[in-house]
Amino acid sequence: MSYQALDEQTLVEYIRRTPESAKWFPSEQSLETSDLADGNMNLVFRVRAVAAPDGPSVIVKQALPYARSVGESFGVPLDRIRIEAGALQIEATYCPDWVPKIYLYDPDMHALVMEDLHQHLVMRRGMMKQIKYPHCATHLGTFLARSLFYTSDLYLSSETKKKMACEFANPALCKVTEDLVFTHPFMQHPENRYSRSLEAYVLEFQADEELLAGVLQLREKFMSQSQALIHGDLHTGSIMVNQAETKVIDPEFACYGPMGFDIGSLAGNFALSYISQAYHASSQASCHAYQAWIVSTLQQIWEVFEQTFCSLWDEEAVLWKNDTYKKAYVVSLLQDTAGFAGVEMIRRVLGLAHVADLDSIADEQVRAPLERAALTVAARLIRTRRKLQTPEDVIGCMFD
Ligand code: SR1
Ligand code: MG
Repeated sequence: MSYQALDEQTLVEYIRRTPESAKWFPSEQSLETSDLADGNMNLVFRVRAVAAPDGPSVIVKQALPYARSVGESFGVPLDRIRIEAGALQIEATYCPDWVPKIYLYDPDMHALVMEDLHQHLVMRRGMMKQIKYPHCATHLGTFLARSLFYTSDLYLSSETKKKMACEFANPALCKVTEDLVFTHPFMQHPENRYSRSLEAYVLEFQADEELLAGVLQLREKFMSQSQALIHGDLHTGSIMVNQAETKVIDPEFACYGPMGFDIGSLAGNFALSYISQAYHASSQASCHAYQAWIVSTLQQIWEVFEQTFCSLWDEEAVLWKNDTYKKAYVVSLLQDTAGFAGVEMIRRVLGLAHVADLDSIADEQVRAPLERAALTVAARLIRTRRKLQTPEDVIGCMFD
């Protein structure tokens, strides 16, 4: 079938035409669809049987030739679904419990049919409601350690790693990240959008030579360091959670890049959630209690990551057995994490793609001081990252 963007009507026909359809829904069942598109980029639908609303269901995700939230002026190749399917397959090999199951990858329709995580909530939304997830630190720390270690030179043969780096070259989506994360927020750019009352502070910020030098170092690292197959967009909107499970979704930005970019994106989004709790929590006591949960969860994510990553290194790495080198490598990951967390925070306040934690605060007089606090923390992370030696140093810099 040649590519056409699906809608709620054509989707039923599409599902029925796929040879696998009978595995999901008996042929006599009539199907209903709902539009779940929420992120910036793609179409997302749920399909289920009309007669069995609690019965089996699937998610159909399809790429558009542009970013859905912006429109046709923001062209992005359909090939990103191939990248997402490939990354999910690799993650399923090393981290099967923490990614959704893929039922079908359709390269002609640039679509995926996958597990419906209807018992999970987008983590960002849960954090905006102060929901605590007791297992997410173990799950996310382990996911990061395993997905990054097993796709790096520490584990793969030189040849395999280079072939994988070609397969996941993803130039167009990397360019989106280079522009939206590392470039536009640090200059006057028509795609930027931010609270008007931040203007004077933003101009000061964009003229800060030392800060901009740090951002350029991080940009260059993102563009040139093929350290591991990274998720490439690991914010709290790319995680589905409940009290028992954690699923990392949406790796369409996957590419070979620095490990700290994934850990830092996650940490930066935790810091934004922390700052926005002053608005979302219903009382000062619940704000402080949830902020304490955020800090200890982030610390645990790092501890689980470090412990798992170092154990994999000891057990599985062949050519890299040297404790001094390993320790320096981990400190360097920690410093990258701090720096990438900083740029992620800044781009979510000044750039094109914001986060609901802050954007849902309609009153600018309430929102802007929180955004300014986020910019201050972010700049400190970027400026001081190379002095940070321990997770406690990073936590101290991030949450004052
Ligand atoms: C057009 S908006 C692009 C952003 O959305 C994705 O979720 C990524 O975060 C990207 O930077
Ligand atoms: Mg996404």
